Amino acid sequence: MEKRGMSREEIESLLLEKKRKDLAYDKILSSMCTYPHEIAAYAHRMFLESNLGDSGLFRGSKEMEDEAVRMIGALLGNEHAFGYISTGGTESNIQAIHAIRNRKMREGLKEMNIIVPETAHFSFDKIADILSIEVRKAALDEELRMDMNSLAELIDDKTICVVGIAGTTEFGQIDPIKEISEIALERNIFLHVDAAFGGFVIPFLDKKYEFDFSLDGVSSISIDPHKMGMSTIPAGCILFREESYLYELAVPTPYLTTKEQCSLIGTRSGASAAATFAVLKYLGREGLREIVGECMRLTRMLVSGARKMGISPVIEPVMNLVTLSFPAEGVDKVTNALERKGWRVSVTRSPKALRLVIAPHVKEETVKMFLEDLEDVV
Ligand code: 0PR
Repeated sequence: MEKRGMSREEIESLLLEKKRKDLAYDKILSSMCTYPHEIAAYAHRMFLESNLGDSGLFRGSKEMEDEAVRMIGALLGNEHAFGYISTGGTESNIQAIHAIRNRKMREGLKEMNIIVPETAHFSFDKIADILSIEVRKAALDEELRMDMNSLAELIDDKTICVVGIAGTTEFGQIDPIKEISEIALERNIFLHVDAAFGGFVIPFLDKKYEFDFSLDGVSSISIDPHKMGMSTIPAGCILFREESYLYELAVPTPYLTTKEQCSLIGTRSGASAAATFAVLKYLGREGLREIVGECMRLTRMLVSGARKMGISPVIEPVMNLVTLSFPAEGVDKVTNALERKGWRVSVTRSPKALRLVIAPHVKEETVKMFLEDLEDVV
Protein backbone atom coordinates (compact mmCIF):
# COMPACT_ATOMS: atom_id res chain seq x y z
CA MET A 1 0.00 0.00 0.00
CA GLU A 2 1.21 3.50 -0.82
CA LYS A 3 1.68 6.04 1.98
CA ARG A 4 -0.81 8.44 0.38
CA GLY A 5 -4.03 7.32 -1.22
CA MET A 6 -4.94 7.88 -4.86
CA SER A 7 -7.65 10.13 -6.22
CA ARG A 8 -11.17 8.91 -6.86
CA GLU A 9 -10.65 9.38 -10.64
CA GLU A 10 -7.46 7.33 -10.58
CA ILE A 11 -9.18 4.51 -8.73
CA GLU A 12 -12.12 4.55 -11.12
CA SER A 13 -9.83 4.27 -14.10
CA LEU A 14 -7.85 1.50 -12.40
CA LEU A 15 -11.09 -0.38 -11.76
CA LEU A 16 -12.19 0.03 -15.37
CA GLU A 17 -8.86 -1.27 -16.56
CA LYS A 18 -9.30 -4.39 -14.41
CA LYS A 19 -12.95 -4.77 -15.40
CA ARG A 20 -11.90 -4.90 -19.05
CA LYS A 21 -9.69 -7.89 -18.26
CA ASP A 22 -12.63 -9.83 -16.79
CA LEU A 23 -14.57 -11.64 -19.48
CA ALA A 24 -18.19 -10.71 -20.07
CA TYR A 25 -20.48 -13.76 -19.79
CA ASP A 26 -21.61 -13.38 -23.40
CA LYS A 27 -19.33 -16.05 -24.89
CA ILE A 28 -18.91 -18.10 -21.73
CA LEU A 29 -20.44 -21.55 -22.15
CA SER A 30 -18.60 -23.11 -19.21
CA SER A 31 -20.29 -21.38 -16.29
CA MET A 32 -23.21 -22.27 -14.08
CA CYS A 33 -23.11 -18.72 -12.75
CA THR A 34 -24.64 -15.90 -14.74
CA TYR A 35 -25.49 -12.22 -14.57
CA PRO A 36 -27.57 -11.70 -11.45
CA HIS A 37 -31.08 -10.47 -12.08
CA GLU A 38 -31.31 -6.65 -11.89
CA ILE A 39 -33.56 -6.81 -8.81
CA ALA A 40 -31.03 -9.07 -7.06
CA ALA A 41 -28.23 -6.61 -7.79
CA TYR A 42 -30.41 -3.76 -6.50
CA ALA A 43 -31.17 -5.57 -3.23
CA HIS A 44 -27.53 -6.62 -2.85
CA ARG A 45 -26.32 -3.00 -3.07
CA MET A 46 -28.94 -1.90 -0.53
CA PHE A 47 -27.71 -4.37 2.12
CA LEU A 48 -23.96 -4.26 1.52
CA GLU A 49 -23.09 -3.61 5.18
CA SER A 50 -25.45 -6.19 6.62
CA ASN A 51 -23.82 -9.03 8.59
CA LEU A 52 -25.93 -12.11 9.27
CA GLY A 53 -23.18 -13.37 11.54
CA ASP A 54 -24.70 -11.09 14.18
CA SER A 55 -28.25 -11.21 12.97
CA GLY A 56 -29.84 -9.52 15.99
CA LEU A 57 -28.40 -6.27 14.63
CA PHE A 58 -29.87 -6.84 11.19
CA ARG A 59 -33.38 -8.03 11.86
CA GLY A 60 -34.72 -7.08 8.44
CA SER A 61 -31.94 -9.04 6.77
CA LYS A 62 -32.62 -12.01 9.04
CA GLU A 63 -36.32 -11.90 8.12
CA MET A 64 -35.36 -11.96 4.44
CA GLU A 65 -33.03 -14.92 4.99
CA ASP A 66 -35.79 -16.84 6.82
CA GLU A 67 -38.30 -16.03 4.11
CA ALA A 68 -35.87 -17.04 1.34
CA VAL A 69 -35.26 -20.35 3.13
CA ARG A 70 -39.01 -20.87 3.43
CA MET A 71 -39.60 -20.12 -0.27
CA ILE A 72 -36.80 -22.46 -1.34
CA GLY A 73 -38.02 -25.16 1.05
CA ALA A 74 -41.52 -24.87 -0.44
CA LEU A 75 -40.06 -25.19 -3.95
CA LEU A 76 -38.33 -28.39 -2.79
CA GLY A 77 -41.35 -30.00 -1.21
CA ASN A 78 -41.07 -28.80 2.40
CA GLU A 79 -41.72 -25.23 3.44
CA HIS A 80 -40.87 -26.20 7.01
CA ALA A 81 -37.30 -27.21 6.22
CA PHE A 82 -34.53 -25.70 8.35
CA GLY A 83 -31.40 -24.06 7.06
CA TYR A 84 -29.69 -20.88 6.02
CA ILE A 85 -28.30 -18.93 3.07
CA SER A 86 -24.72 -20.17 2.69
CA THR A 87 -21.85 -19.06 0.49
CA GLY A 88 -22.58 -21.74 -2.13
CA GLY A 89 -22.67 -25.43 -2.90
CA THR A 90 -19.36 -26.17 -1.26
CA GLU A 91 -20.35 -24.76 2.14
CA SER A 92 -23.79 -26.38 1.91
CA ASN A 93 -22.30 -29.79 1.11
CA ILE A 94 -19.72 -29.45 3.88
CA GLN A 95 -22.41 -28.54 6.43
CA ALA A 96 -24.71 -31.41 5.48
CA ILE A 97 -21.95 -33.97 5.99
CA HIS A 98 -20.66 -32.07 9.03
CA ALA A 99 -24.10 -32.33 10.68
CA ILE A 100 -24.49 -36.09 10.23
CA ARG A 101 -20.80 -36.62 11.14
CA ASN A 102 -21.33 -34.71 14.42
CA ARG A 103 -24.47 -36.71 15.18
CA LYS A 104 -22.70 -40.05 14.65
CA MET A 105 -19.63 -38.90 16.56
CA ARG A 106 -21.80 -38.06 19.56
CA GLU A 107 -23.33 -41.52 19.25
CA GLY A 108 -19.81 -42.93 19.56
CA LEU A 109 -19.04 -43.99 15.99
CA LYS A 110 -15.32 -43.56 15.28
CA GLU A 111 -14.73 -44.64 11.69
CA MET A 112 -17.23 -43.39 9.15
CA ASN A 113 -17.72 -43.25 5.42
CA ILE A 114 -20.04 -41.55 2.98
CA ILE A 115 -20.89 -42.68 -0.53
CA VAL A 116 -21.08 -40.31 -3.49
CA PRO A 117 -21.33 -41.10 -7.21
CA GLU A 118 -18.18 -40.80 -9.32
CA THR A 119 -19.72 -37.67 -10.83
CA ALA A 120 -19.76 -35.84 -7.47
CA HIS A 121 -18.42 -32.29 -7.41
CA PHE A 122 -14.89 -31.81 -6.06
CA SER A 123 -16.33 -30.20 -2.92
CA PHE A 124 -16.62 -33.81 -1.65
CA ASP A 125 -12.84 -34.17 -1.91
CA LYS A 126 -12.58 -31.09 0.32
CA ILE A 127 -15.06 -32.75 2.70
CA ALA A 128 -12.91 -35.90 2.92
CA ASP A 129 -9.99 -33.69 3.82
CA ILE A 130 -11.63 -31.29 6.28
CA LEU A 131 -13.88 -33.77 8.07
CA SER A 132 -11.40 -36.68 7.91
CA ILE A 133 -14.03 -38.95 6.53
CA GLU A 134 -13.72 -41.65 3.91
CA VAL A 135 -15.54 -40.73 0.70
CA ARG A 136 -16.41 -43.81 -1.37
CA LYS A 137 -17.25 -43.31 -5.01
CA ALA A 138 -20.02 -45.40 -6.54
CA ALA A 139 -19.79 -46.38 -10.21
CA LEU A 140 -22.19 -45.02 -12.80
CA ASP A 141 -24.71 -46.71 -15.05
CA GLU A 142 -24.71 -46.23 -18.82
CA GLU A 143 -26.62 -42.99 -18.51
CA LEU A 144 -23.99 -41.65 -16.06
CA ARG A 145 -26.29 -41.92 -13.04
CA MET A 146 -25.24 -43.50 -9.76
CA ASP A 147 -25.35 -47.27 -10.23
CA MET A 148 -27.60 -48.83 -7.60
CA ASN A 149 -25.70 -52.15 -7.47
CA SER A 150 -22.44 -50.35 -6.90
CA LEU A 151 -24.08 -48.29 -4.15
CA ALA A 152 -25.46 -51.41 -2.45
CA GLU A 153 -22.01 -53.03 -2.54
CA LEU A 154 -20.30 -50.03 -0.96
CA ILE A 155 -22.69 -49.57 1.97
CA ASP A 156 -21.49 -51.04 5.27
CA ASP A 157 -22.18 -50.43 8.95
CA LYS A 158 -19.88 -47.40 8.94
CA THR A 159 -21.79 -45.66 6.15
CA ILE A 160 -23.38 -42.56 7.66
CA CYS A 161 -24.54 -40.82 4.49
CA VAL A 162 -25.31 -41.35 0.83
CA VAL A 163 -25.16 -38.40 -1.53
CA GLY A 164 -27.27 -38.21 -4.67
CA ILE A 165 -26.70 -35.49 -7.25
CA ALA A 166 -29.65 -33.72 -8.85
CA GLY A 167 -27.90 -32.04 -11.75
CA THR A 168 -24.32 -33.30 -11.98
CA THR A 169 -21.62 -30.70 -12.57
CA GLU A 170 -20.19 -32.31 -15.67
CA PHE A 171 -23.17 -33.97 -17.39
CA GLY A 172 -26.26 -32.34 -15.88
CA GLN A 173 -27.60 -35.80 -15.04
CA ILE A 174 -29.97 -36.63 -12.17
CA ASP A 175 -29.18 -39.64 -9.97
CA PRO A 176 -32.05 -42.08 -9.21
CA ILE A 177 -32.89 -40.21 -6.00
CA LYS A 178 -36.14 -42.14 -5.46
CA GLU A 179 -34.34 -45.48 -5.43
CA ILE A 180 -31.54 -44.07 -3.29
CA SER A 181 -34.17 -42.71 -0.90
CA GLU A 182 -35.68 -46.19 -0.54
CA ILE A 183 -32.30 -47.71 0.33
CA ALA A 184 -31.59 -44.85 2.74
CA LEU A 185 -34.89 -45.45 4.54
CA GLU A 186 -34.39 -49.21 4.61
CA ARG A 187 -30.85 -48.95 5.98
CA ASN A 188 -31.55 -45.88 8.13
CA ILE A 189 -28.88 -43.78 6.42
CA PHE A 190 -28.87 -40.00 6.02
CA LEU A 191 -29.46 -38.95 2.38
CA HIS A 192 -28.06 -35.65 1.17
CA VAL A 193 -29.10 -34.38 -2.26
CA ASP A 194 -26.69 -32.03 -4.00
CA ALA A 195 -29.03 -29.91 -6.11
CA ALA A 196 -26.63 -26.94 -6.23
CA PHE A 197 -27.16 -26.70 -9.98
CA GLY A 198 -30.42 -28.60 -10.49
CA GLY A 199 -32.50 -27.24 -7.64
CA PHE A 200 -33.77 -24.24 -9.56
CA VAL A 201 -34.12 -26.20 -12.82
CA ILE A 202 -35.64 -29.63 -12.17
CA PRO A 203 -38.95 -28.36 -10.69
CA PHE A 204 -39.55 -26.49 -13.97
CA LEU A 205 -38.73 -29.20 -16.50
CA ASP A 206 -41.50 -30.70 -18.63
CA LYS A 207 -40.46 -34.15 -17.49
CA LYS A 208 -41.04 -34.79 -13.79
CA TYR A 209 -38.28 -36.09 -11.54
CA GLU A 210 -38.58 -36.98 -7.87
CA PHE A 211 -35.55 -35.59 -6.10
CA ASP A 212 -36.56 -33.44 -3.15
CA PHE A 213 -38.18 -33.56 0.31
CA SER A 214 -41.31 -35.11 -1.17
CA LEU A 215 -39.27 -38.33 -0.93
CA ASP A 216 -39.27 -39.45 2.71
CA GLY A 217 -35.65 -40.58 2.65
CA VAL A 218 -34.22 -37.18 1.70
CA SER A 219 -32.63 -35.62 4.81
CA SER A 220 -30.92 -32.52 3.41
CA ILE A 221 -30.55 -30.61 0.15
CA SER A 222 -28.09 -28.04 -1.15
CA ILE A 223 -29.33 -25.62 -3.80
CA ASP A 224 -27.56 -22.52 -5.12
CA PRO A 225 -29.36 -19.23 -5.74
CA HIS A 226 -26.11 -17.93 -7.29
CA LYS A 227 -26.35 -20.49 -10.09
CA MET A 228 -29.80 -20.90 -11.69
CA GLY A 229 -31.55 -18.83 -8.98
CA MET A 230 -30.39 -15.56 -10.62
CA SER A 231 -29.07 -14.19 -7.32
CA THR A 232 -25.72 -12.56 -6.59
CA ILE A 233 -22.53 -14.38 -5.57
CA PRO A 234 -22.19 -15.68 -2.85
CA ALA A 235 -25.57 -17.32 -2.37
CA GLY A 236 -26.10 -21.00 -1.62
CA CYS A 237 -28.69 -22.64 0.58
CA ILE A 238 -28.55 -25.68 2.85
CA LEU A 239 -31.81 -27.21 4.02
CA PHE A 240 -32.46 -29.99 6.55
CA ARG A 241 -35.74 -31.83 6.98
CA GLU A 242 -35.18 -31.96 10.75
CA GLU A 243 -34.15 -28.99 12.85
CA SER A 244 -32.07 -31.22 15.11
CA TYR A 245 -29.51 -31.69 12.30
CA LEU A 246 -29.06 -27.95 11.91
CA TYR A 247 -28.37 -27.78 15.64
CA GLU A 248 -25.65 -30.41 15.33
CA LEU A 249 -23.76 -27.48 13.77
CA ALA A 250 -24.48 -24.92 16.49
CA VAL A 251 -21.60 -23.21 18.24
CA PRO A 252 -22.33 -20.90 21.21
CA THR A 253 -21.60 -17.27 20.44
CA PRO A 254 -21.12 -15.34 23.69
CA TYR A 255 -21.33 -11.49 23.37
CA LEU A 256 -23.24 -11.60 20.09
CA THR A 257 -26.93 -10.74 19.73
CA THR A 258 -27.71 -14.39 19.05
CA LYS A 259 -26.94 -17.37 21.25
CA GLU A 260 -25.39 -19.58 18.60
CA GLN A 261 -24.27 -19.89 14.99
CA CYS A 262 -24.92 -22.85 12.71
CA SER A 263 -23.12 -21.46 9.66
CA LEU A 264 -19.57 -22.43 8.80
CA ILE A 265 -18.77 -18.79 8.10
CA GLY A 266 -18.81 -16.18 10.91
CA THR A 267 -19.33 -12.77 9.39
CA ARG A 268 -21.56 -13.40 6.39
CA SER A 269 -23.33 -11.42 3.76
CA GLY A 270 -26.85 -10.16 4.42
CA ALA A 271 -26.63 -8.69 0.92
CA SER A 272 -26.84 -12.08 -0.78
CA ALA A 273 -29.76 -13.08 1.43
CA ALA A 274 -31.51 -9.84 0.42
CA ALA A 275 -30.69 -10.49 -3.24
CA THR A 276 -32.06 -14.04 -3.05
CA PHE A 277 -35.19 -12.91 -1.23
CA ALA A 278 -35.80 -10.11 -3.76
CA VAL A 279 -35.29 -12.15 -6.91
CA LEU A 280 -37.46 -15.07 -5.73
CA LYS A 281 -40.25 -12.67 -4.72
CA TYR A 282 -39.91 -10.84 -8.03
CA LEU A 283 -39.83 -13.82 -10.38
CA GLY A 284 -42.09 -16.21 -8.53
CA ARG A 285 -42.40 -19.76 -9.85
CA GLU A 286 -43.69 -18.51 -13.21
CA GLY A 287 -40.66 -16.30 -13.73
CA LEU A 288 -38.26 -19.11 -12.88
CA ARG A 289 -40.18 -21.48 -15.16
CA GLU A 290 -39.83 -19.03 -18.05
CA ILE A 291 -36.07 -18.78 -17.54
CA VAL A 292 -35.66 -22.56 -17.42
CA GLY A 293 -38.00 -22.95 -20.41
CA GLU A 294 -35.86 -20.63 -22.52
CA CYS A 295 -32.60 -22.32 -21.42
CA MET A 296 -34.08 -25.70 -22.38
CA ARG A 297 -35.33 -24.41 -25.75
CA LEU A 298 -31.81 -23.20 -26.56
CA THR A 299 -30.34 -26.47 -25.26
CA ARG A 300 -32.50 -28.42 -27.74
CA MET A 301 -31.56 -25.99 -30.51
CA LEU A 302 -27.86 -26.51 -29.78
CA VAL A 303 -28.18 -30.29 -29.73
CA SER A 304 -30.16 -30.47 -32.95
CA GLY A 305 -27.65 -28.14 -34.63
CA ALA A 306 -24.78 -30.35 -33.47
CA ARG A 307 -26.58 -33.49 -34.66
CA LYS A 308 -26.89 -31.97 -38.15
CA MET A 309 -23.08 -31.85 -38.19
CA GLY A 310 -22.95 -35.49 -37.14
CA ILE A 311 -21.95 -34.70 -33.54
CA SER A 312 -23.89 -36.53 -30.81
CA PRO A 313 -24.43 -35.68 -27.17
CA VAL A 314 -22.92 -38.10 -24.62
CA ILE A 315 -26.34 -38.36 -22.98
CA GLU A 316 -29.62 -36.86 -24.10
CA PRO A 317 -29.56 -33.55 -22.16
CA VAL A 318 -31.69 -33.71 -19.02
CA MET A 319 -31.03 -30.14 -17.98
CA ASN A 320 -29.51 -27.08 -19.67
CA LEU A 321 -26.11 -28.69 -20.02
CA VAL A 322 -24.84 -30.35 -23.18
CA THR A 323 -21.87 -32.67 -23.54
CA LEU A 324 -20.72 -33.47 -27.08
CA SER A 325 -18.57 -36.48 -28.03
CA PHE A 326 -15.77 -36.36 -30.53
CA PRO A 327 -13.39 -39.05 -31.73
CA ALA A 328 -10.24 -39.54 -29.59
CA GLU A 329 -8.14 -36.38 -29.20
CA GLY A 330 -10.84 -34.49 -31.04
CA VAL A 331 -12.11 -32.84 -27.89
CA ASP A 332 -8.92 -30.92 -27.14
CA LYS A 333 -8.54 -29.81 -30.74
CA VAL A 334 -12.11 -28.58 -30.93
CA THR A 335 -11.83 -26.88 -27.54
CA ASN A 336 -8.66 -25.04 -28.51
CA ALA A 337 -10.10 -23.94 -31.83
CA LEU A 338 -13.27 -22.70 -30.15
CA GLU A 339 -11.23 -20.81 -27.57
CA ARG A 340 -9.31 -19.12 -30.37
CA LYS A 341 -12.67 -17.89 -31.61
CA GLY A 342 -13.35 -16.35 -28.22
CA TRP A 343 -15.57 -19.07 -26.71
CA ARG A 344 -15.05 -20.37 -23.21
CA VAL A 345 -16.00 -24.03 -23.00
CA SER A 346 -14.93 -26.87 -20.74
CA VAL A 347 -14.09 -30.55 -21.00
CA THR A 348 -15.45 -33.43 -18.91
CA ARG A 349 -13.17 -36.09 -17.39
CA SER A 350 -14.79 -39.41 -18.15
CA PRO A 351 -16.01 -39.90 -20.76
CA LYS A 352 -14.07 -36.99 -22.16
CA ALA A 353 -16.39 -34.61 -23.99
CA LEU A 354 -16.98 -30.96 -24.82
CA ARG A 355 -19.15 -29.46 -22.06
CA LEU A 356 -21.50 -26.54 -22.65
CA VAL A 357 -23.71 -24.93 -20.00
CA ILE A 358 -26.70 -23.08 -21.44
CA ALA A 359 -27.01 -20.58 -18.59
CA PRO A 360 -29.53 -17.71 -18.69
CA HIS A 361 -26.98 -15.32 -20.25
CA VAL A 362 -26.88 -17.53 -23.37
CA LYS A 363 -29.19 -16.08 -26.04
CA GLU A 364 -30.55 -17.52 -29.30
CA GLU A 365 -28.04 -15.37 -31.23
CA THR A 366 -25.23 -16.84 -29.12
CA VAL A 367 -26.28 -20.41 -29.94
CA LYS A 368 -26.48 -19.61 -33.66
CA MET A 369 -23.03 -17.98 -33.62
CA PHE A 370 -21.64 -20.89 -31.65
CA LEU A 371 -23.05 -23.46 -34.08
CA GLU A 372 -21.52 -21.57 -37.03
CA ASP A 373 -18.14 -21.54 -35.30
CA LEU A 374 -18.46 -25.20 -34.35
CA GLU A 375 -19.18 -26.10 -37.97
CA ASP A 376 -16.11 -24.10 -39.04
CA VAL A 377 -13.96 -25.86 -36.48
CA VAL A 378 -15.03 -29.41 -37.28
N1 0PR B 1 -22.36 -29.13 -6.32
C1 0PR B 1 -22.50 -29.12 -7.65
C2 0PR B 1 -23.38 -30.15 -8.30
C3 0PR B 1 -21.85 -28.14 -8.42
O1 0PR B 1 -21.97 -28.15 -9.75
C4 0PR B 1 -21.04 -27.17 -7.75
C5 0PR B 1 -20.30 -26.12 -8.51
C6 0PR B 1 -20.93 -27.24 -6.35
C7 0PR B 1 -21.60 -28.24 -5.67
C8 0PR B 1 -20.11 -26.26 -5.59
O2 0PR B 1 -20.70 -25.00 -5.61
P1 0PR B 1 -19.89 -23.68 -5.29
O3 0PR B 1 -18.87 -23.51 -6.37
O4 0PR B 1 -20.96 -22.64 -5.30
O5 0PR B 1 -19.29 -23.84 -3.95
N2 0PR B 1 -20.35 -26.18 -9.88
C9 0PR B 1 -19.65 -25.30 -10.78
C10 0PR B 1 -18.48 -26.07 -11.38
O6 0PR B 1 -17.57 -26.51 -10.64
C11 0PR B 1 -19.16 -24.03 -10.19
C12 0PR B 1 -18.67 -23.09 -11.24
C13 0PR B 1 -19.43 -22.02 -11.65
C14 0PR B 1 -17.43 -23.27 -11.84
C15 0PR B 1 -18.98 -21.15 -12.62
C16 0PR B 1 -16.98 -22.41 -12.81
C17 0PR B 1 -17.75 -21.35 -13.22
O7 0PR B 1 -17.29 -20.47 -14.18
O8 0PR B 1 -18.50 -26.22 -12.59
